[in-house]
Amino acid sequence: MHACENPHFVLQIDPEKGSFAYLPHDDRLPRLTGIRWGITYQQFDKKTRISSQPGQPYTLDVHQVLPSRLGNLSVSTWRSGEYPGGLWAQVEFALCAALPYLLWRIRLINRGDQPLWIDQIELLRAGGQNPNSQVSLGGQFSPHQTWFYANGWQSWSYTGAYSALDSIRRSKLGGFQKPMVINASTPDWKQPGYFTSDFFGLVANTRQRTALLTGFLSQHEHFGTLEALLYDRPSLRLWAGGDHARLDSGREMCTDWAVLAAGALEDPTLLETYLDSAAVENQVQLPESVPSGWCSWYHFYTNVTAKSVIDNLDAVAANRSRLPLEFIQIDDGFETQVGDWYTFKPTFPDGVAPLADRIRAAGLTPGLWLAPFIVHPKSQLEHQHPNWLLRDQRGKPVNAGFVWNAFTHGLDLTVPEALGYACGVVKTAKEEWKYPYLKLDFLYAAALPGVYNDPTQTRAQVLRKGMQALRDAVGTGTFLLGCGAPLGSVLGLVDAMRIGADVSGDWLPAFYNIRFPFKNEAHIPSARNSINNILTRAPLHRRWWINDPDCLLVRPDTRLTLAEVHTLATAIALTGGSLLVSDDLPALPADRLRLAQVLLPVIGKTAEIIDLFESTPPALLRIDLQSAIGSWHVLARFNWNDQPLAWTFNPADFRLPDGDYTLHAFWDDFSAPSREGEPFTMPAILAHGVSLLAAYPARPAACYAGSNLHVSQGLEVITWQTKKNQVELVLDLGRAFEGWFDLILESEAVQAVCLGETLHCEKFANHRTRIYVRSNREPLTITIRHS
Ligand code: 9PG
Repeated sequence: MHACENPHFVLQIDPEKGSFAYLPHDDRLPRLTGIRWGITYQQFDKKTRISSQPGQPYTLDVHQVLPSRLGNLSVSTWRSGEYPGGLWAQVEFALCAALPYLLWRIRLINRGDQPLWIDQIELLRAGGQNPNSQVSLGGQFSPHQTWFYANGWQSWSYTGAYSALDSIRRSKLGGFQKPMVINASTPDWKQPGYFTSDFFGLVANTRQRTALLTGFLSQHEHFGTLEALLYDRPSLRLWAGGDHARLDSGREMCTDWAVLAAGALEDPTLLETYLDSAAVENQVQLPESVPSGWCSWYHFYTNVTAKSVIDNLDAVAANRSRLPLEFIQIDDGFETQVGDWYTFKPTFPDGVAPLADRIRAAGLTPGLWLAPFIVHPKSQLEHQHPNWLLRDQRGKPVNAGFVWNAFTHGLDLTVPEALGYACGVVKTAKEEWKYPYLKLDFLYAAALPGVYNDPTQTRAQVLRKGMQALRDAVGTGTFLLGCGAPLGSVLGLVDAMRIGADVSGDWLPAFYNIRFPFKNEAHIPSARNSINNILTRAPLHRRWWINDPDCLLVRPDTRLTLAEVHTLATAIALTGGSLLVSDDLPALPADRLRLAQVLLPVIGKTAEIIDLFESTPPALLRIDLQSAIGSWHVLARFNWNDQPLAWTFNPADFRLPDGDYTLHAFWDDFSAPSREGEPFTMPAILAHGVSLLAAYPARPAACYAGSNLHVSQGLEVITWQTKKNQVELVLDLGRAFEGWFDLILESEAVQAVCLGETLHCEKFANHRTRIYVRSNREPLTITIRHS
């Protein structure tokens, strides 16, 4: 046996027993013992499964130093003997002093004289019925305090934490839906206590506040899957999908780095440390600012016309001082057919290039939707280039899911002309049509299971190389938004990424306008599904890319209640991602425009999702903010129930220190003091609604106590000075604003003045004073005198 350690854990490698163990120094943390690895592969007609076992030949090389992006890695290599067909395996274990993770990967070498086909490379199998192996989550296992955080395969796939008593949410839409949102090599079974996760996942002990995280640092080589069975004796399995790719004689194949770590659930979270390492490994470079703009999809859908784009451009330009948006993004509907990107519908008589010119002339940035890897069966492309389509064993094009009223198909990017075509489309959009912002959608369609022209590539390799080729075709100066994309496949290659299902004007999903049987579908368009992932994938924002939460819909004629619109706006605003409005702006009433306006400028920071690992969907958010008024907290409490929710404010629920707070609820304009040790009864939250609170630590001197000018209720204040019997402050939002702010003064207000004019004030109990303001754009200096 060989043991190595870093400041966080000991790794024991025991090739004689055929296993290894991960043992954190802190004995309260989860640990794994008796971990096995294995490989499933095929020689011509023979399926073979090998597994690390006692008594097999091996050699062990210890402590080579391997420089890496994460720092110097100390590597120990366990080399196997020969397996049937001439397959050799080696497991490389790496420790890095700064990281709490064990890193390891498996390299396969074909030393035989015939090809082998690799189906699955299992990096971890632990626990379950094997008496020599244990998954210990800290203390006695109890499903009541065990939760599993499952990451969905691609942008739209459901992500969230499950109680171990629960079972995974499966789609009932079969071939209509699953090719899009489920990784073909991730099992899709429903059984209580059985869970899967793509790329990475977490098992949490919510009583001890500890967790185990495992997954992969990148997804260049294989799609990674985690599988957990969480009852009785818990078991875990982590594997790299081999996709039956051919490993030729004399060739090697190596997995991406797998990671395994145990740690505290909160602060600094295990998840965040992992996300940061994966960002380093994938050389993520974050854009400086978060996009804001208008998108054509969620009002016009495929009926968008050049005229509707221009009408909305004009409305954005006319409203710029009130609603400063930067992008106009044309979505699906301009092309004659998905796949035929160079021909335009009659409603776009001059194509999309003149629109880009017009958008730029108005001082805005043009954005365009493209889906370069998916093909509509009625497209010219499909008929002119049948050999570019990915096909199954029988030669039929594979199903990429039911979209645009048809079962769609995917390109085989290992056909060089097909990849060349996709690259040509994005390059044309950038260079000839002059769009510096591209939304690249349905990217999963390049990674469907099928018979590839090059059978030596895994699906993950095909997609990663395809995405890298698109990035190379447009250069680093183009803003790429990934959508419908497996997460790890685009990590480091996109600037922004859709992280959830499409929003829609319905709270619950419907399929072709039929609601009831589909209301529990977790991946299809609906406000609820969209908001779920906005919250559960919030930690990815500004670590892996700019999160795109999908669009804000504020118009009054959807089927969303005002409370539901508030919930959508709150989730988008507090998680910090892009802000895209998708209503018909010329038709938008002023009170609804205001719902979007108060989100600008975007806060840019991401809320901590307090109950991410133990509530589904999460219901509690917190952001700590600072401005001239000092520091305060913005808090959100969501109500996912279909009935109003009575609740009390208790600082500890948001992990706030106990103390006195002045509260103001933004959407309902409710003010209250909350006293230390006395949970405060709040107004009930409407069904599917939210209470969005500013909590200002109570101060003896004059203090800011809420506003309706901006969701942060404080970032609008850029200077703040108090003198004897006087407060002077400057408000600035970089846009026009009209509304009020509240102060709690030490004595009764006498007068508020701005630019020599007296402002309207309202006085309430305890010297709370509401001051009405209005700016056409410029900062306002306001002086308030009190007695
Ligand atoms: C354009 C749209 C928008 C949207 C994208 C994507 O059939 N489906 O399940 C399905 C899922 C998602 C979807 C369309 C269809 O939306 O997310 O923002 O760009 O394509 O067609």
